[in-house]
Amino acid sequence: MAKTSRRQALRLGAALGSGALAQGEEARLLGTPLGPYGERSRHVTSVRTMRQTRTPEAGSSATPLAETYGIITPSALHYERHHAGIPDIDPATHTLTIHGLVERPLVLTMAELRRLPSVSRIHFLECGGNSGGEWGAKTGPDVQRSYGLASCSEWTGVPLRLLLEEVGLKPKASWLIAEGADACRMQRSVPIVAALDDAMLAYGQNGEPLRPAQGFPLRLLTPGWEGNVQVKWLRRLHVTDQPYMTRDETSKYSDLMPDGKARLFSLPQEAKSVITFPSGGHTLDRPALLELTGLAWSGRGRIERVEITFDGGATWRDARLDEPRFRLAFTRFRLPYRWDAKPAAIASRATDETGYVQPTREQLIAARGANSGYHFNGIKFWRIAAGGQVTNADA
Ligand SMILES: Nc1nc2c(c(=O)[nH]1)N[C@H]1C(S)=C(S)[C@@H](COP(=O)(O)O)O[C@H]1N2
Ligand SMILES: [Mo]
Repeated sequence: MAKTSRRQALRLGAALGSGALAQGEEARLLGTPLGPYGERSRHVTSVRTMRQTRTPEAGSSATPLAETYGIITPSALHYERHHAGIPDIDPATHTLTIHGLVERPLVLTMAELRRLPSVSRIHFLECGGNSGGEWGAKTGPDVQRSYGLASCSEWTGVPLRLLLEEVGLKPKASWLIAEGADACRMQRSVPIVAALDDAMLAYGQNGEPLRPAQGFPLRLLTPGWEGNVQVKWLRRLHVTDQPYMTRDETSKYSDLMPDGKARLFSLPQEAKSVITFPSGGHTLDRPALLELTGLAWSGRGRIERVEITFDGGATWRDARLDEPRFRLAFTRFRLPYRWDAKPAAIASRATDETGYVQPTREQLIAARGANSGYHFNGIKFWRIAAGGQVTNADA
């Protein structure tokens, strides 16, 4: 029905030879009827990019950061990182077990969890390997493929602290081993430290239940920490007095230093920012006033300041930050920019509420060497050519 109407309207427009009139007529035709679950416009096509591998169950997909507005990542575009595929879990039978060094071990159903006092908060989630190519290996040509393993959602769940009080930690309790219900039973050791006060057992994302890719029906959320510890499809918390030293906290997600030793449990994601427009792959077609924009975040709190350089780091200007600025969340920055068709090297530099300033790539390599593929948060440059082509300066 709708299709026929559209075709008729097009014919009418051609017959009259007047675009404006044809458009007016078209607007009066009936649209499509109501629907039970919303879809975006067929004219909107941004998608996650998937790293091509022979084992797509153990891969990642990246958020199109240059094609999202504000600070919230649509759930359908949230980045994904799975080690053994997405399990299909029935929330009616899923349980969470909390045991080990506790006074009162607990097994909770999802219905029981959802009845407990809860919180909703906006937080970013970032893979510890995000922008790892920028260390010097292979980085992506655009912001999606180089920085897209980071997203930001409103999460809803039960504060972890509430459940730890309920089970009663024994004096020696100092680690939680979080275990997923996916095929690899992914496990991470989580230190019981003050920062864990922000943690929650999340069952909601952007107003609805978690997407299966994000851990439906339950995930551990430790805001500000590397994505890997935020175990999805959470089925068990084993309270211990030491870490398990699992694969993902020893050979993976650790930073091999120049002296041959590795930094382990480097959990907070340090302050970081990236310009999303203009960025790699964009073309500025003529000299014009543009809105430069991007995202900044810190695993240690709120973003206080973002500065922009247009001249390769010689001079810096403050960008405007969108309000409100949430702790441990994306902050959107903006700055009007007149591009004069001259080559430029643009970058952003974030400062968080602890006073920590995002380092240069060179400072980061001087401190940590270039053996690591994880935890890269150096200042990110894009190059604009005289012809307007924008490229990754480090690709
Ligand atoms: N059970 C389980 N939890 C997991 C993973 C996994 O493969 N299995 N991947 C981890 C990694 S490496 C990251 S970066 C985040 C990704 O979360 P997302 O897919 O919701 O973006 O989940 C973490 N939690
Ligand atoms: Mo990750």
